[in-house]
Amino acid sequence: MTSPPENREFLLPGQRGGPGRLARARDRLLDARLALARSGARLDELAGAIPARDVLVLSIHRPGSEELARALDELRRTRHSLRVALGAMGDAGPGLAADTVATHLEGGKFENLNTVIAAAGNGAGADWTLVIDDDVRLPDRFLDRFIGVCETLELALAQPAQSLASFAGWPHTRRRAGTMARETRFVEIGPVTCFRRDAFAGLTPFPALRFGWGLDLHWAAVAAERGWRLGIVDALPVRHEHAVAAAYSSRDAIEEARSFLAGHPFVESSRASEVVRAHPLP
Ligand SMILES: [Mn+2]
Repeated sequence: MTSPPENREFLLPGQRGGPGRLARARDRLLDARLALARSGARLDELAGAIPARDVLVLSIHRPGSEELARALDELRRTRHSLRVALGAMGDAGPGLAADTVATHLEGGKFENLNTVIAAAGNGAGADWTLVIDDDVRLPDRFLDRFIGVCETLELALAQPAQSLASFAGWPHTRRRAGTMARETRFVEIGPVTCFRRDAFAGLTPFPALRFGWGLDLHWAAVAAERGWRLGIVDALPVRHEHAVAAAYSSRDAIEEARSFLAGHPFVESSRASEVVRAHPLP
């Protein structure tokens, strides 16, 4: 008999694992390693080797979000065809109104994403769909390089690793030194999740969850059943380092995860954290 993910390290901002001076210093060292010409040239080579794709970007933003506009600017520096569909929890943020398809959303993250997907129309038509938090900072040349890695490794569901100083729910989704990407059995629900067309079609509409904890363990089971390859891209780490007060209690989120996973297949968290194959950084 399997049990819900009691050993998940549920990290909330202000608890543990968040920004510290040591983590930031180690991030700078790893950034310097990534900035070596050889690694960058390899990433650009992968980015340039694939045809132009249709990419849909989805995000829900809170009032006062400052990072999303910057992240969208970065994403727009792409050779692919980009569409953006945003949802706002209040009014559309400054500079974001033109891309906002739904405002004053009151559901949880995945309920709100369903609303935005429906309002955007034709979401399933994108080759890749990227779901990003409103509080994440992307590295330079993120999108082309990320899709280049995903297509080269034939990933169906992927995420960038998080910086060491990020608030992360799972230790194994933080960046690793020396790897370009790790094939895994698990990709987490945020802060950045990328779905290939077939994975997006298979996983949406999302279950109407308020918090969504545990949904990624279910995705892992669906991926295993369908033979999808999953991965975490270490060479393009994102920074999810804003310490905002937790808007909800982890008790409610854990309770929701338990009850959701009681009715859905899922991969045990110990297995979810295993690396299937590591691809070294050039
Ligand atoms: Mn976030």
